[in-house]
Amino acid sequence: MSSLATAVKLARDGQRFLLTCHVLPDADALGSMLGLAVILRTLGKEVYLYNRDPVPPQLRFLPGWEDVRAVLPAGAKYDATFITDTAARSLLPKHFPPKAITGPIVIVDHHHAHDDFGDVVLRDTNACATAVVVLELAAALGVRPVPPAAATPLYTAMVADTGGFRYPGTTAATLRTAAELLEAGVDPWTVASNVFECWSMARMRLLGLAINALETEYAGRIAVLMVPQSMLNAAGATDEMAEGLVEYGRMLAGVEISIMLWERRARADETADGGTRTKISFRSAGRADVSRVAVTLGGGGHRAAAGATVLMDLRTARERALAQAGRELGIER
Ligand SMILES: [Mn+2]
Repeated sequence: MSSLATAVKLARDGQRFLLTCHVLPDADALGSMLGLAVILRTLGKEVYLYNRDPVPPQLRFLPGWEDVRAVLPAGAKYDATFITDTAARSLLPKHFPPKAITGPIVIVDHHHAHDDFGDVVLRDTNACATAVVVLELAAALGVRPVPPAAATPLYTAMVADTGGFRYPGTTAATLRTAAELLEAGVDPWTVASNVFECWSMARMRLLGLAINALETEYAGRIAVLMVPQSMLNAAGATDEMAEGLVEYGRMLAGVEISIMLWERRARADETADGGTRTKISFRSAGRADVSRVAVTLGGGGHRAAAGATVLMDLRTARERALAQAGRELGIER
């Protein structure tokens, strides 16, 4: 049986499902999860939506976001667990429940796999977003066109992962799928304004400070944005507000790779010492494959967008990231 047929059988035969996605969830991870929840409920199934981390404020317009819980109910067992947008077991929280509780694990994803995680794997690395893989599953389940409550989160996932239908993964099929979701009742401006705008003053100030400190290396081929804790403090910003600012480095003409490094206070369950970690984001403007750069630092991602979190101070992380990015561009320091 194909993976898709196995996933369909699990969804049809089961009654109670756990849906989850990677820690620090983004629009595709959450949108895919929320969309799949509606699809399964349409079939009369019970779903429990779980993520250790809170739904980011800019995604709190998605129908059903309040249903995402940070803890699992005691004693619950599931017929299967669907995990969206998650390429590796390491992207799930520590103490993720065992198989006796989760049942078979179905991976619904569009990243290149980092490990052999999952009992059933629905993985389409050509899909612009995991949401597209969810829609393929919806079609196989006979729930397509999807209900409006599923269309909005799935469309949001596609908008976010394609940068508003701009990135190279955007194809004619992407736009046809997006058109189908608009026909199902999505309001495109509500989605776009929530995903790309609606900034807080603190984040706007942080952008100003980060842009002022923007540097280039390797004759302008690499942009570097540094966001130390002092900068976050000066802007009155939290570390999550730095997410995505790396894209401003890529906008500079001539830049092939943009790197942003920022200090992130580790969660108590991430590190024994509770120390500071440096988070690194990479964006490629062209042919450079930044997922290869991120992998050398213990992270991962896509060709054009990737990241890693390292247990190093900001300066050391900057040197390491620059050296690896330079190597990707064929430059040895
Ligand atoms: Mn994604």
